[in-house]
Parts: sequence; structure tokens; C-alpha cells
Amino acid sequence: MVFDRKHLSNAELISIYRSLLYPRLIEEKMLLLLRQGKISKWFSGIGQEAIAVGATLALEQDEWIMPLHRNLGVFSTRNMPLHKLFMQWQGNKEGYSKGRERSFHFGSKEHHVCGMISHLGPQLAIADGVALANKLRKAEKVSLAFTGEGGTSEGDFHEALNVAAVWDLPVIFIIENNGYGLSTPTNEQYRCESLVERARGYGMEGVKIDGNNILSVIDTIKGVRQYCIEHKKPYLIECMTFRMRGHEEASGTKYVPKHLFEIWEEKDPIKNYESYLLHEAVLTETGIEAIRAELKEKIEQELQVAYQAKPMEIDTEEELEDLFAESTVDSRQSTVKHLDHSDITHHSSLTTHDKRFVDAIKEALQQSMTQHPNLVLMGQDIAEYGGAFKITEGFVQEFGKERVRNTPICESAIVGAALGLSLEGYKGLMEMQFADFVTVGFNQIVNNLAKLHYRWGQNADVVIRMPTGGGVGAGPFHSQSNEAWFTKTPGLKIVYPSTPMDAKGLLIAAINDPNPVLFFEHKALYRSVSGAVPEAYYEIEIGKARHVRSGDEVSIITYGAAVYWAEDYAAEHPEISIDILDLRSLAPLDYAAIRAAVQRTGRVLLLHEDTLIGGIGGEIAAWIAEHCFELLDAPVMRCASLDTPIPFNIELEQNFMAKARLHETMQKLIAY
Ligand SMILES: Cc1ncc(C[n+]2csc(CCOP(=O)(O)OP(=O)(O)O)c2C)c(N)n1
Repeated sequence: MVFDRKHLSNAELISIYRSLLYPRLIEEKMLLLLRQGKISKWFSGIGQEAIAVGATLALEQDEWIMPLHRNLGVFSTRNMPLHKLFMQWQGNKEGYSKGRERSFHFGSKEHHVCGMISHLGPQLAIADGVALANKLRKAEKVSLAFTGEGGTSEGDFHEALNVAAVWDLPVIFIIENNGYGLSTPTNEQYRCESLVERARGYGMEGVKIDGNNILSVIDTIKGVRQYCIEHKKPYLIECMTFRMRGHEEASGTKYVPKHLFEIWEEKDPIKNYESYLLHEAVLTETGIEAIRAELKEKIEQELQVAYQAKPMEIDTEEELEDLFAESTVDSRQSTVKHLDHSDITHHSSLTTHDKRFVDAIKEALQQSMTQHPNLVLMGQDIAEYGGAFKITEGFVQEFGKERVRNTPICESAIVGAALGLSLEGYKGLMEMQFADFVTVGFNQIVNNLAKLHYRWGQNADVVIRMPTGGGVGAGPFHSQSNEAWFTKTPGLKIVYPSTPMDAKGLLIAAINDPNPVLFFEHKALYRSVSGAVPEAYYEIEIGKARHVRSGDEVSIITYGAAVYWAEDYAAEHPEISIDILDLRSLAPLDYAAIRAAVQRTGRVLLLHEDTLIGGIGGEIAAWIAEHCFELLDAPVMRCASLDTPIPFNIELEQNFMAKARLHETMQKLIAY
């Protein structure tokens, strides 16, 4: 292995040696601890350390890194206290994830390390978001994301690299090509000669290097970093290396031909660098021994500190509270008013205008863009074109193209980028062109956004607008009601307004909330309903239902377009005294308001456009049965859409819709 020290002093070379050796010695200790049952298993980086260590050394301390499961070298080189890392690996409450996460699946904002989720590829687009934040604030910084060669087969790899290229983002993508993805060799993973060839396909530069040569890793990444900052461009680096141990400690290495271990043992990054330092007389054998002894001693000491950690004390309230970040004055905006519908009638001073649903949403976005200079809108065709529903028409002129961004067709990467923006203190708002397309961004939402704060205390200040629902004759992929996919995922807030006033106030509240919010907008309401909307910049509280109408015979609990079905039905049937509750938020649910609705009539009809099985109505029915049984005069009934995909033909669609069975269900309930 040929090393080129360039201008590095002896002291610098020795410092690099210490950084390189440290994770190896930590892992050697961990192997002993694993055998003693004192630590949980992890994914070994032995043999690959030069990449993680070199990359971290090449960056500045406050540049974000998105490491993966084999990158102990990132954590150790960022000087994260080792005793706390040991506590993490022991699943202790004093570790980085309060015992909620395994091995390296955690991050630390303080150290600018973003925690991975198991799915590998999603890390890459988060780096795009961080880079976008750096670019918008004109910071001379890069972000850096790792992937294995196996991870490059994921769509997330393609999406993240393409977005970085199209948006000219200073991101360094590093492929650690160690020959195997679990047991799968590279010839069963991809067909190109070298993965770096893909760079050209994305319109970016790339280079392939020896990932076991620490000096060339550092030198290359330093140079690439400079390039990315100067040219505002991404760069792909393929680092060739080898995994000297099994995928994880229990899985063995039988599938790897023996001779490969012999070849790569000769290329060991530490052994080779040591030889070089000895040859150059930078260190002597005794000097090396002294460093090893010193680091080993440090590891022992840190381990002793970790052993002092208190045993796990379970606090269920804390478990639940940590799902969400608390709002701060900063995130909520002190200028915002807190209103509700009664304020329109009671406050004569409140100026209101009659607005369509669609215009109320537009106004919420406009006012929020003005209030939050750090708010960035992203979505397909939302810039000059104004979005599929023309909600952001004129925004480019008003707020500039940097903050009103057209995206390539890649929902997963854009959710990831929104999360990256949030890591750097921006607010990311994504317009899903149709709620149906959320399926291709699903993983980033339910596994990254939703779980992030619980896992390592990092909030995800992201709103996803979801144009949803049917009645527009658009067929199975432009009309679905998919809110229930998300209401069962802890860590997400789900909002679904039905009136223009609520649409504006709840969207402002969603944007001010530092947590991930899915904001459902029923497309059929956009231009069909209007109502009084306060001119002010105001919030409607998330998690509070609206009592639409009082009655004493039947309570219809509903949301979205179905609120209008219920109101129409009540108007057409003055002989029935109907009470209506509009939930407005599906997560969290307003249980007090649900209970009050049950109390008012003793008969409950849960009405939603979503299909019956697994719809939110089932959950609410169960809650009422458990908590309000003594208030009921009849079984809770659900009226929902047919359990089929939503059909295109308008008559079939009408038959599909819950509304088609509303009268029948109502009669059954009254007759009980
Ligand atoms: C989406 C997804 N599919 C499968 C897995 C299981 N899995 C974990 S690591 C791994 C191999 C990854 O290979 P590579 O990206 O080359 O990284 P390496 O482990 O070699 O460092 C697999 C298949 C996963 N974690 N996520």
C-alpha cells in the first residue's frame, strides 16, 4: 500500500493513527464483552475503519454525517464519550436513545451525527436536506452520507443522488464496497463494472479509491469537500474495502472464500498504516505499543463508568411523552392568534372574508411563508405551474424559487430531504401531488419521521400536505382515503379539516408544530365549499374536535367531506334530532369531545369516507365501548365506504361511498 503524506506533519500522522486504531480496539473489547453476554450484538467494521475514520477527519466537526451500521469510526472520531456509547450498546437508559434503540441506530445533534433506520437507503436523502439548508443559508459546508454497495440497489440511492444532482447540492455520497451485502456477493447485486460509473448517469463527478488507505481516504474526501463547496455540487466516492467479520457476530462467514480473507488481511488498514509510520520513522515499535496501551486503558476506564449506569427504571409516561417534541416559542411564533369558530361570532373586531377551502389553504401557506423565513415548500410542479391544484400559484414570484421548489418525481427522497432541512433548523413542507402517492414515501414517514423523536430525541419539523378523497371520478389511484395507514403509527399527527376556517388555522398550527404532521385536504372540498375565514394569522388547536350541530337523538362523529354528508342529511331529515361532531384531528383524537357526543344522545354513528375495515371508525367505536358503555342506548354503528378499491365510474363510485349507506345505517340505529 502506497501512502503519500503530502504536507502532514509527524504529529498529524500520529493523531490520524490514534483515530484509526481506536475503533479497532473498541471492537476487540466489544467482542470479549459479547462473549460474556455484557453487550448486545452489532455490525462489525473491522477491516473497514479507514473509511469512517478518514471521512470524519476530512470534515469539520459541525458538518452532518449520516453513518450506517458499520461506522463506529464516525462515532469514535466525533469524540462521542465512549462510556455513553457503551451504555447505548447495553440498552441502558443513559445511552443515546434511553434504551430504545440498538447498536448504531441513533444520532446526536450535538455531534452532527444523524441516526440511521435499519432500512439503509433512507439516510442518503436526509443528507440532501441538510445540504439544501447549507446552500440556502450560504454556509460553506457539506453533508456526507454512507451506503454499502448493497444499499445502492435501493430506490432511495437513486432518488437521493438524482435530487442532489438536480438541485446542485453539496453532498458527498460514499459507497463502502466491501464485497458482500449480508451474504450476497457483488455479482448478484449489480451489473456495472464499478458503482462509481453511476455518477455519470446522475450528472455528477465520482472517483473510486482504495478504502483501506487512510491517507488517500482523507486526502480524497478533503479535496472532494472543497469541490462540493466551491461548485455547489454533489460527488460520489466508491471506497473499495472488505468486511473481515460476519455480517453480524452470530452469522459467520462461510459464504466468503477463504483466500479473500488472506488477501485482505494483507491490506488491513491499520497494519499497513503502522508499517508506513515505522518505515518513515514517525513512530517506533515502542511508540506504537505505548499508544495501544494508552487507548486500551482509556477503553477500560470508560467501560467502568458505563458499568456504574443505573438499572433501567421504566416510566410509561415518559415513554409516551417522548413521542413528540414540545413546542417552543420559537417554533410556534409569538405573533400567532389562537382562534376557533365561536370567535367569529363573538369577536366583532375580527375581520373575516368569505373564502373557498382552497383559498384558505393558500392563505395559510402565504402567511406562514412570511412568518417563517426558514419554511421551504417542496412538491411536484408546485413552482411556476402552481401545483396540481394551483394552490401555490404565484408563490415563486412572491417567495422565490429557492423556497418554492419543484421536485423530481421521488416522494421518498423529498420526505427525507424535508427531514434533513429540519435537522438544520428549517421547516420542510411537502405537497404530495395526490395523497395516493404517499405509498412511495411511506418508509420515510412511518419509520423515520414518526419514530425519530422517540428514538434519539431529534424532532422532525415536517408537514406533508395530502390532497385526498374521492367523489371526483378519478379512480383507484387518485381518490383513496389513506389516513388510517398513518393514524395507527405512533409519532405522527394527523389533521383533516372540513371547513375553510379550520383548513387555514390547522395548517398554520401544523407548520408551527415542531413535529411531523400529515395534513389531509379533501380535493372535492377545494372549490365546492366556502366560509368565513379570519384575515389574521391564527391557529386552530390540533387535537380539538368541533361541535358542528346539537341534537339529542343521534350523534354522527365524522370528519372531512363526510361532515357535509352529515349536515345535508340532518337538513333533509328534520324529524331526527341529529348531533354532529367534526373530529378535525385524527391523531391525537379529542376523546373528551367524543365522550360528550356520546353523552348528548346515547346513539353514535361513525361516518367516514375511508373503507370500513381498519378505518379510524373501528378504533373510535372500540374506545366508546370501553369507556362510555353506560352512556349508550344502542350499539355504536359505522358507516364507511365499501371494502374495495375506489372505482372510476361515477355510479360505481357513488355506490362505493359511505354516503350511499348513510340513510340505511341511520334508520338501523334509530330503530334499535
Ligand atoms: C430495506 C432493507 N432490506 C433488508 C435489510 C437487511 N439487511 C441489513 S444489512 C444488509 C446488507 C447490507 O449490505 P451493504 O449495503 O452492502 O452494507 P454492509 O452490511 O455490507 O456494510 C441487509 C440485507 C435491511 N436492513 N433493510
